[in-house]
Amino acid sequence: MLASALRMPPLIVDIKKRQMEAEQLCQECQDPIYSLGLNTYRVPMALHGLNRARLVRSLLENLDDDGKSGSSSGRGVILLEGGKQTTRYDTDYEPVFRQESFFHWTFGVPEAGVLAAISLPSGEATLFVPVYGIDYEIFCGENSSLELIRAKYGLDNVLPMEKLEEYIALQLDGNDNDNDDNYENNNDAQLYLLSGRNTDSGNYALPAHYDGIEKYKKQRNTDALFPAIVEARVHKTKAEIELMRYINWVSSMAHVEVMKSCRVGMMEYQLESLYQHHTYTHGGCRHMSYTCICACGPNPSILHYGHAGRPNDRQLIDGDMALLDMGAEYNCYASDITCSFPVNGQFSNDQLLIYNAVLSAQIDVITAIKPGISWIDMHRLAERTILTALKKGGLLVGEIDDMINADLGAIFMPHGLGHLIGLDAHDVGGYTETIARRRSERPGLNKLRTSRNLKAGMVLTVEPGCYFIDILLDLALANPKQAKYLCVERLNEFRGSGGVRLEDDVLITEEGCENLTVCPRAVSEVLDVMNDKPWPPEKDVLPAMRRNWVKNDNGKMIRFDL
Ligand SMILES: [Mn+2]
Repeated sequence: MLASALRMPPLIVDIKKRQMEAEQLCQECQDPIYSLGLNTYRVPMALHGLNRARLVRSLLENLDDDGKSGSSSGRGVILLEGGKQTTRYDTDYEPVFRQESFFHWTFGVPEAGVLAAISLPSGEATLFVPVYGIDYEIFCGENSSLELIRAKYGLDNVLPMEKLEEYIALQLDGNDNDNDDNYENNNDAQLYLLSGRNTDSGNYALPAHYDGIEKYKKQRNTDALFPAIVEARVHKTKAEIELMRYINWVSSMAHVEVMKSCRVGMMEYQLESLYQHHTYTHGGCRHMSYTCICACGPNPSILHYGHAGRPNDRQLIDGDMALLDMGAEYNCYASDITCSFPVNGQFSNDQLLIYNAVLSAQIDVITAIKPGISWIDMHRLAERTILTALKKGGLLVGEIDDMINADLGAIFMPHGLGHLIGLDAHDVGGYTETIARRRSERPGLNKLRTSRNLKAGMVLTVEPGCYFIDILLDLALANPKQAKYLCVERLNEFRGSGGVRLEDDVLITEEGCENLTVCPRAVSEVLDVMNDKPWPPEKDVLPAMRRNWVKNDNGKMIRFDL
């Protein structure tokens, strides 16, 4: 312990300085900047520099004294590999590339086929780029100079890919000329590589690779990096929050445009198309965070509607509800927003019953959210509010507590209340080794993508929903423990009506939360917007939604009160 106490301060001094400098650059929004021109958001590249500094600091602070999961001297190098350009099946058609999220969080470099390293303990960042030949230059444009690339991304160094091996050798053993097969190394410098499982997809983040990396078997550390970045990604910096405010604003305004344009007789895919047009033309968003769900009529009860087998191809009919779950991304940061509304601009009484049930759940959760609160409790709160409304509406009978104990909530809301969001719509960090609470096996709770207690700086979606899914209703009716709460005739009136979901992206603050999504939520707001009234409205009729009203001033988000 004494050794560590003597060692730590000098190790961390440099990286603290880097962190403070990056924070300053972010605040002043200094060059280099990522922007798609016009009034699209200006992302300071220092946002990623700050991420790197936080990462290095957390690695250095967590060094084990025994050096098992880290180097006791703090020496080493982090190596990450960016995504690779793919082609469509056997063809040479290249779909638009989108950077791998861990790499983008760390370096902010959107290009394919690159690797990058961070030297420890200094925190110095080096990008390795392929140098292409004449053919590439003819078809894809001139190679940028290394200095131009360095300046564009705000990195410390950029080197050609052929220098990678030499660089790693220098970092790990101080010797760039080691061709000895009996390679041995006595220093404790570590090669930190990414390796871990995504708890939403079950897929693995794989360690960076280059020919020659094999010789560092002894120094290879695949334990420390993944959990360190995951944890850092869960907690957003101010710069990340401002960027997420922008992408939420763009995505919210596009939802408003779609609501305004929606007419009986249109096709679902036309709503998808309008949304993509608005977010790209007015927001510079080339990518969606996920495939658009444009579900009308009975289709909202298909939770992942919009896939190739159900390609948003229904024609909107008078009396349909629409459930539109769409979100764009900018600089690889995601939004995830759902609006539900009647396509003809008028709610029926039954539609109003379900809409208000979900809206009440949304308000109850947003009102209750604050640091320290359990996400499982929030899921239960939403279930309780929805079941209470269904009981009032004559669909259920009995005690709400008994219904919850009988897992009835999951019949009407079979998905989790919400999830962490950041570079991915379903962001990393939901379940990790350090979270004591494992995934529940109870219906509904087993679909929660996190069981964390909330902390200021986290961003989560809050997305209660109420659906009429035939197979779940039939199962409940066949289950005596659940059937006794169901009023079959009244319930049958709702079969085929789809469902309602409202989804906002919410930042946890010290006091409670801020809603980054600025969509119409009150019934009067939805109807006003569909009648072409302006948005944002003159007055906030639902302050309980804690929406942050913002406008875009030349690529900077300005907050204001209505
Ligand atoms: Mn979502």
